[in-house]
Amino acid sequence: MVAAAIIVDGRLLLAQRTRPPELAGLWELPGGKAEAGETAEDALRRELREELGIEVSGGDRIGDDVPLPDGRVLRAYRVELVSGTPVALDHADLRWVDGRELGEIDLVGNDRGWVPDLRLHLNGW
Ligand code: 9L3
Ligand code: MG
Repeated sequence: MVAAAIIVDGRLLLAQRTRPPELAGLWELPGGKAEAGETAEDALRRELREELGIEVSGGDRIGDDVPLPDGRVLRAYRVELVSGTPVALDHADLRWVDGRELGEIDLVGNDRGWVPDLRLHLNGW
């Protein structure tokens, strides 16, 4: 599983989940499941095209691996916004947050451990 840290002008893009019911309303780094044969960068580019309508590149790791209960591993990557303006095509809403707001928003549990690493790249904390 791959998740994207898109940081522009010291703010991080967060997306509000719509499903499953226990995660609906919580905020996450957008992303999803890498398909067979995809590199992490391939998966990030496809997922962000599908979910946000944007083109991204890159993919340096940020934060630690997060083991999921089903045995998969969730990894966050910093990506650059190459083109487009993010639109919530698969989420309830989008928000750009600074370091202080990142600490106050209701993140999905899996993403909470990344906050200290993410904050190093954000303004306002
Ligand atoms: N998940 C957690 N944080 C994230 C992402 C992209 C995904 N930043 C978790 C939520 C679900 C599982 O991974 O338990 C599958 O996510 P999805 O494929 O429904 O987005
Ligand atoms: Mg997703």
